[in-house]
Amino acid sequence: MIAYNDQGHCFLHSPTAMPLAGGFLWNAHMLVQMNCRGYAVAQFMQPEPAKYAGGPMLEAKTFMQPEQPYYAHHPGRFFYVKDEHSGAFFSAPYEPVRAPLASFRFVHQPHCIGWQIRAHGIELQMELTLADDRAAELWTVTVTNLQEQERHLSLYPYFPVGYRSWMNQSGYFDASNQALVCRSVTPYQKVQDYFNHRHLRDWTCLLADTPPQAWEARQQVFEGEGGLHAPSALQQQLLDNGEANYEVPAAILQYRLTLKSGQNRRWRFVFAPVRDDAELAALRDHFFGSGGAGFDRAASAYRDYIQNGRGCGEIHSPDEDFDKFVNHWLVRQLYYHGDVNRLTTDPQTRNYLQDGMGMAYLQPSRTRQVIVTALRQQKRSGEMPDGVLLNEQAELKYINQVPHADHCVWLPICLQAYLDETDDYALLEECLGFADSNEQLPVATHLQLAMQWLLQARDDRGLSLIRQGDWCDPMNMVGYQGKGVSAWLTLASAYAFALWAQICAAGGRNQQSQYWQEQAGQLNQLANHWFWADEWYARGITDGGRLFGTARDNEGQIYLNPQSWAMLCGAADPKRQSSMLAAIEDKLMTPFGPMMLAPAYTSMVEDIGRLTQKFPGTAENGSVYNHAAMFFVYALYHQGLGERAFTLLKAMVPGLDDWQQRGQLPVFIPNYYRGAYHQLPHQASRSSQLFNTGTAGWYYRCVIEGLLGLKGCSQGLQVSPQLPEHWPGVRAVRRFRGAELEVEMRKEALLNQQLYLDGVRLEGDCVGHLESGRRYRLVVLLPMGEDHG
Ligand code: CEZ
Repeated sequence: MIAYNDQGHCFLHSPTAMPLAGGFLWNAHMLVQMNCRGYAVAQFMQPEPAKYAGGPMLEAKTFMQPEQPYYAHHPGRFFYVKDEHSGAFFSAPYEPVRAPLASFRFVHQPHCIGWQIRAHGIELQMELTLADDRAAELWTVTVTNLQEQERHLSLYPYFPVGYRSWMNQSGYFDASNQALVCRSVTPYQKVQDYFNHRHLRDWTCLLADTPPQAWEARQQVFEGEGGLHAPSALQQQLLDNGEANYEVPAAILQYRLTLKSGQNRRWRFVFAPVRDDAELAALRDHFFGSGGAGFDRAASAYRDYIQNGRGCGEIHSPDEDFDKFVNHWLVRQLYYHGDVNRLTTDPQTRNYLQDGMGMAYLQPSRTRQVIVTALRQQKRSGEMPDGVLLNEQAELKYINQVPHADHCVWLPICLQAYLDETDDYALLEECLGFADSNEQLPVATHLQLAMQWLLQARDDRGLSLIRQGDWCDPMNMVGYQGKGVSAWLTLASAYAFALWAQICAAGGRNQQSQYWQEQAGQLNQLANHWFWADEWYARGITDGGRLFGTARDNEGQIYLNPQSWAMLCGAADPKRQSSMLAAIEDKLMTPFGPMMLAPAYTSMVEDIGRLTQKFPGTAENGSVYNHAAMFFVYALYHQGLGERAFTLLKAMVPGLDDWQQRGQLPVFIPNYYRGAYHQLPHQASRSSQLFNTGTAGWYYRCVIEGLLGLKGCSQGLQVSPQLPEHWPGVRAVRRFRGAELEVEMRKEALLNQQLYLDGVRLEGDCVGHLESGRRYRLVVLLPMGEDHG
């Protein structure tokens, strides 16, 4: 039912097997999540996210939602096809009619999403791509007559825009622009909002390359008493050409056509938000001006944009599906995060820095830019803001108005990945100002201040205060009274200190390095003293002094994050490590990865917070939250436990054996799979379908630096692969500091690893002196049968 082809294109052959499955397209101005049955969630930037077609309003409605529910009137892009003789009709891709189809094929390519549908002797090919430089969906639809006899048909593009505004909404056909235009005024009450709103693109248009025979702008008239499954208007020969005057508008066109046997006809449409008539006319000119050349140009520029997101390596292993996912889709997802910052103007600082970390493996100059931008918004005290503002009008919104304590931690993490990849230690000397001071200090001092901030943000015992959250956003009531502490943050601070110590040492700052190494060691001891609870690390101590995340709790007994980070920061000695790994195996593991905590909370715990109110097994409340699972995988590679790590990397991607349970195509990693494995087994493993997740950057890092073990360092490229037991070898391409290495790894009967660069045996495990612009061939011979855990 699902398959990849040689180029990694992903196919789904049923509209009912995975009703929520789909994919997403983005550019710097918009994002569209398109489901296989035709439903869509789209938004564009002006510069804050806004919708040009929407459903009923939800608080916090411009977030992309996990497990987005779809229903008959949900926004989507649909094409009804009617046989003029028999009156029989169906709709493509599947919704809203849900008529049985002779065949169905949904195809996701990196730059486009398409369908091929056959029903009633007719084939419909539909393809959606985006413009490269603006918010605009580009649709191409081809109708072919598969039967012997001539067919008289009507094609009705049906693009609902939803209830737009209680102040003003309307719809009409603009003949001069060949566009169905749905107007609205974003509702407001304060005078000032008029001035803020007057530049908004409040209209939605469906532009067509060919004039329709008829049209309808009134959604309810089109639907009539028949409902969307059998719209009343389809019974008429021609639509009414009805205007919507303060009625819910929709973009509906009708094309009548006669097709001989085998004959086909193609249309092109642009669905986009516009500001006014002038912009509408300009849009028409841009795309359809000279015979549609603009449409083709935009589509091919968009393809180029997507192709530009190339990673620093490709893998060719015995596991072809894994390769296709990593080489085509993982890199794409990472590119989306790093290039457009998930289409927010105030990304959470930790997301911004981790997405930036991922970019070190695609376009390291972007990582540099991320570090500089973030540090310019640091306070002179060393504190990092909750979100990073990406333009002058941007404001900290929603979660960024809640004080979180962890943001400084991500600085050395992101910096280390960047330095390993580029060796650009000069960055540490670059002078930057602060959010609240014009004093220009070197990046190294900014880092130093950030680490000092973490050091002072602790309680009398020396444990890290959590404020209203750490990595875990909804853990907002552990420390809101100013006393609660986080075990994860204490361990993560120790890790940050250790990384910063390493960076200091590599840059010749030996005294500083030693200082931070000592601080890391002391924090580790404190964490072991206060948080180790019998068999694993607890999650924290509440304002009221309650140690939680231990066997004494009925719910939330064990959390994954403190265990993973205790492995990273070195707090866990071998005995503790094996004890907590056993506990993870026993209490958190599922066939599709480790749950973030267990058992999931079933009711509010007032000294933990909002996390415990999320539905059991969803998101942070005990799902397989892939970002957290990814930290665990990274920690396993860090400890040389590559066999276990690889099993979990694989578990993160829907596989051929369990795609139906997960309900998702292997074209991205979702932010979670439902957990609560023992409490709600029926829903367990179901994908959230949400592609916004810090997982992507870490996953790619694990493939490059952990699995393939091709990690940068000051001397060059460190080689220490951790291939799974059952792989006899692997081929890879690694682009590194301007050089390109064709790598072949083979297991042989050897005692130690051997490296050959262009046929010459190297000493040690580091490939140094690589010249930019040159190609090399690296052969890595690995000892057979090494057990990586
Ligand atoms: O958001 C993510 C955040 O973007 O949750 C992670 C956190 O580390 C990321 O920075 C873990 O808490 O409830 C909330 O407010 C959460 O903030 C969620 O919305 C969560 C979403 O799942 C979005 O991906």
